[in-house]
Amino acid sequence: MALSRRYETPQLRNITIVGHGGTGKTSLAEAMLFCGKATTRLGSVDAGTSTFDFEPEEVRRKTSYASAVAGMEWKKVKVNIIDTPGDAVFSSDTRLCVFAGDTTLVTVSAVDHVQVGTERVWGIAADLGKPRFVVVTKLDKERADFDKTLAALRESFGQAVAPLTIPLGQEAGFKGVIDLVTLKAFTYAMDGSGEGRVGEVPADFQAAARAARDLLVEAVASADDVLIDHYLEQGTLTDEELTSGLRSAVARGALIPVLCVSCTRNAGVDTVLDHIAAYAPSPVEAPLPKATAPNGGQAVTLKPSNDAPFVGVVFKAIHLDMGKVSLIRVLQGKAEPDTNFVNVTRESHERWGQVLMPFGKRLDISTGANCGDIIAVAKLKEGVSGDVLAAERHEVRIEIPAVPGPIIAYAIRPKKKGDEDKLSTALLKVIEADPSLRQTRDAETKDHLLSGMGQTHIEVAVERMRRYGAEVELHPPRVGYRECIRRKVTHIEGKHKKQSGGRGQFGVVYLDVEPLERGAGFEFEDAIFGGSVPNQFIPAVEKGVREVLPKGVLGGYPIVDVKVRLTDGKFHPVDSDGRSFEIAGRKGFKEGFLACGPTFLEPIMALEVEVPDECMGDVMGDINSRRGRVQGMDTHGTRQVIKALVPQAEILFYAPDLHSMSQGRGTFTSTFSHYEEVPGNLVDKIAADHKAQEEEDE
Ligand SMILES: Nc1nc2c(ncn2[C@@H]2O[C@H](COP(=O)(O)OP(=O)(O)OP(=O)(O)O)[C@@H](O)[C@H]2O)c(=O)[nH]1
Ligand SMILES: [Mg+2]
Repeated sequence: MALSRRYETPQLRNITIVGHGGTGKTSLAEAMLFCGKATTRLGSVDAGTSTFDFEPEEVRRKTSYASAVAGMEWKKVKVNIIDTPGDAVFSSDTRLCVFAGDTTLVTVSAVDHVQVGTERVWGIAADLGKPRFVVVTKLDKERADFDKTLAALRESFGQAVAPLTIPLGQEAGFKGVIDLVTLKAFTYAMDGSGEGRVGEVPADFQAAARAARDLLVEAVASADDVLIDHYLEQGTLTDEELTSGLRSAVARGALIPVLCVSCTRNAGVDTVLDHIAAYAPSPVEAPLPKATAPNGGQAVTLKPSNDAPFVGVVFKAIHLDMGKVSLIRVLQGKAEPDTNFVNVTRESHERWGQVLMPFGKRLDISTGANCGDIIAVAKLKEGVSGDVLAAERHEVRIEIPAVPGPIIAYAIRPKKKGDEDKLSTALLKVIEADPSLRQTRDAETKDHLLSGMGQTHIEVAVERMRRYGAEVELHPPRVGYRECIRRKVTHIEGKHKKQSGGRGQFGVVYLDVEPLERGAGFEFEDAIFGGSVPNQFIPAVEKGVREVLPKGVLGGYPIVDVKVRLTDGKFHPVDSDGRSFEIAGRKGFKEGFLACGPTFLEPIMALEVEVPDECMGDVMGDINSRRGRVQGMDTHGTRQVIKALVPQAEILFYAPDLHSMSQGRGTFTSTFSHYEEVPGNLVDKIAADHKAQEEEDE
């Protein structure tokens, strides 16, 4: 059922679902849609029928690779659900979607409890000051343990985390949930229909329900100065104090309610919707992002009202058959069809046509949207993730969460020569949809480089590019070696002589070749006295020498930090010409270079690795085995930061290795530091690898 009617701002709830990978975010979102009759059957990730995981790549791998939005109605409230991918390599989506929503729903599996990804997304929501709910999923699964999950949540995130529902049984015995506000039991058919009934709390759950309610009451009271006094006087709170206190504490982030479900069996999901409608802030109550005037930067307070001029943020761009679609959270004012606006980020003026309501990949035409809603508009020239849009003459700047920078680069090439254009078009599309992907050109190889947060990130991007019509090949990243020399040689001869009828060709040069200090580049000196090489031919000698520089002599890499001095030569009054001296210069330099103890320089990266204490030993040992030199260590709470200098060649594929060494809990950055000579035993290997690569390229 399409939601084309307009909802008033207080009737809106924008919720972003985040969590560790595979904890049931998409399944929860599907169950919500089905409960709200927005779908006619329960969408399933496993069966490939999800509204949110609609990309073919997602269907194939049964996991979310991009965020998606769908709206539904629940008891006169419109709930906009934003589903995000759990894998950390897609965390730019997570950040922007948490930013765009008013409430963050964190899924935690009752089987796996608090995981690395839970802590990561919790940090994102906390940094952005977003009110949070926790939804404990998979209570129907073997080894589900609610008490352990709740204890882990309170240990990691504090006593503000308190249950709002508790499970009625667990594992195969999971039948439903007990609502701690009303002290009613909700039991379900457990067949995905979501059907069930409301009844009294069974006798054997009475004590547990009372104890959990006490925990909730105490948490609500502790979040409010007035309520805590009442609580201490009366020993409890009235129902009215409890519900109003709950709503206000949630909006302030002072209380984080925990709810219980089975997503796939659709049990408890209707109570999640009830509690969102009742206790999650509408856009009027939710904290708004910081805004400033475009020039001058004085603070501007956004007004979550229809009367103010339009301001919105594009939090996701997607590519559908119809073209690019920008998903926009309206932060201020209304969004009417056929409106001119300014893209404040790009400093451009545009106009959108229809205002659409996103439902996965389906877009429903609407008459417009009120302040706080989420809309989609199609075919903007710009309008990609993170862009701020505003009504003309009412521009404001908004602090958008920074997206993490890429950490690994791959070369990509079209499978067929001549498909460059297709590649460029497809590349643009994937980058528009995901701002943590970047595109650069390798100055030496002229390859397109695609950088991202990890191997899966790049692989999924390449799969998308194929779907957009560009057959591309992915090549491992290459190391930017340089060639240099270690000794000086003098009086190396370079000779070019040809006598084949008619006018001959003749030129001879004598060169000194010597190393320069690191970073000095290249120098050519003319030290000819007495005209042994006539003046007019000296530029030709220099040209010949310089021709050798970009592709090197040893193994195809640029030559650096070398000085060539032209000291002597021979010429013939008739046969000598520029071309002959150019060739003589080239020959002489190549020969001289090889006589000077040539070697390769390799880029050394400054590596910073952050890992939990217990992985330190493994990570340090591994850095040593990668020819790395540890420079120092720092402690960040229970985590250690290791700083090291490591050759680039040794950490091209560091991300997956660190991931397995640290069970996914390590992070790292690497930036270029300087060049150093490679160990002698690697010289032949680098030259041979380059030759093999060149042959493969041909
Ligand atoms: N038994 C049981 N299985 C569940 C439940 N929720 C999700 N699953 C299963 O867990 C797997 C992952 O579910 P998803 O909904 O794709 O999880 P997600 O958090 O969206 O995963 P990513 O988007 O890849 O991070 C699927 O096979 C689901 O069928 C649940 O409550 N109970
Ligand atoms: Mg998912």
